[in-house]
Amino acid sequence: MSVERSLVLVKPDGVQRQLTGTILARIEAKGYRIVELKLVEATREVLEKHYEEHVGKPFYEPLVEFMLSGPTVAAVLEGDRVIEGFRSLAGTTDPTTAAPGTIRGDFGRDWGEKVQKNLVHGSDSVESAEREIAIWFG
Ligand code: RTP
Ligand code: MG
Repeated sequence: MSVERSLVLVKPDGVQRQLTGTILARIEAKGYRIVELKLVEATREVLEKHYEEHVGKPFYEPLVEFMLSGPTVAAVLEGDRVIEGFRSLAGTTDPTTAAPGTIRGDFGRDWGEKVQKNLVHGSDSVESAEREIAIWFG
């Protein structure tokens, strides 16, 4: 067993489309524990820290604007290899090609050159998870 924690977000498109419950149900059905959970209006300051690695990329500013467009649900999950496991549940970044059965593959609709609505975020490493949990939950 390798018990990890992951920072997961239901992004503004997921909250607005009332998919929060569906997404959390998949997480719980998989056996991950929700150890922190809140609905937040992310600030630019939080988002600039969260998306630090993407500064300067063409999608950075539209991404931040999208994340400011409505409330986000932030959660900390705990479970065996949950970092990789949640990313597998989420599916690949672009919902158009994300596999059916994944959150993005089943529910993701919108992907444009400047629109990155793919419903969820999940930490991609132990280091990212620690950093992101501190940003969102202090
Ligand atoms: P996430 O961080 O949200 O879990 O997603 P990810 O690892 O699959 O994707 P990442 O490369 O970290 O990108 C973060 C978010 O930026 C938007 N994005 N847009 N237009 C584009 O080419 C593009 N690439 C990334 C997405 O919202 C992605 O989730
Ligand atoms: Mg990422």
